[in-house]
Amino acid sequence: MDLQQLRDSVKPLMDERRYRHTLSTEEVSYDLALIHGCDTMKASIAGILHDCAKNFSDENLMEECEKYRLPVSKVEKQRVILLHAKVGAAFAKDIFKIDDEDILKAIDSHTTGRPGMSLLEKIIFTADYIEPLRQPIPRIDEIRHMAYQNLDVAITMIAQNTLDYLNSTGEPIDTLTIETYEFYRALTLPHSKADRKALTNAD
Ligand code: DGI
Ligand code: FE
Ligand code: FE
Repeated sequence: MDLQQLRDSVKPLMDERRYRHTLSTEEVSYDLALIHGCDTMKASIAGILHDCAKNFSDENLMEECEKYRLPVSKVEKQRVILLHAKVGAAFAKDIFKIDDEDILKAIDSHTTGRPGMSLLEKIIFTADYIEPLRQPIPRIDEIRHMAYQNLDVAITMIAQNTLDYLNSTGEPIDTLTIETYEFYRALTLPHSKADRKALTNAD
């Protein structure tokens, strides 16, 4: 796979800011794959493609869901932008000819996460959140550090931040967003705040 060709082909689908976020997510995905022993080529491809449908209009996203026969939940009907993840995965398969199921799943689950994500899914979910061009986020340094130590703990922190943010704004919450938080919190329960601090401070 020629990564530069793939970058060039997603660029026209995006505004400048989204394209810079895409390249930044690709870089962090590559680093996390290297650190955690995942296929770096798959991580790069998924990083480049994860937001390929993010700049689509709501109308367009709904049309694509009909075209690809993708189910649309109640919350997705209210917040159509959430569909950019599953439409992105359908596009990656149909337009960009990606047939690797793990890459497609990583694109599909990158916004809400899901319980029991594969290593590649976890990497894309996390890289998307911690890439350096993101606006300031609570505890971001702690989360970035944790992403290189323990992905499951980092995902718990990200999911918690997202739920706190959505609750504070009164946004409708997708069941998968809650299930992701609950699954990874239960998985990492022994990691108390003090344990996390010790990990973060470890050399
Ligand atoms: O596409 P990006 O901005 O790079 O990142 P993303 O695909 O992770 O989307 C992030 C946005 O999605 C962020 O504003 C929080 C929002 N989001 C995540 N889960 C839910 C949600 N929004 C709603 N309304 N409900 C959710 O369950
Ligand atoms: Fe996204
Ligand atoms: Fe993104």
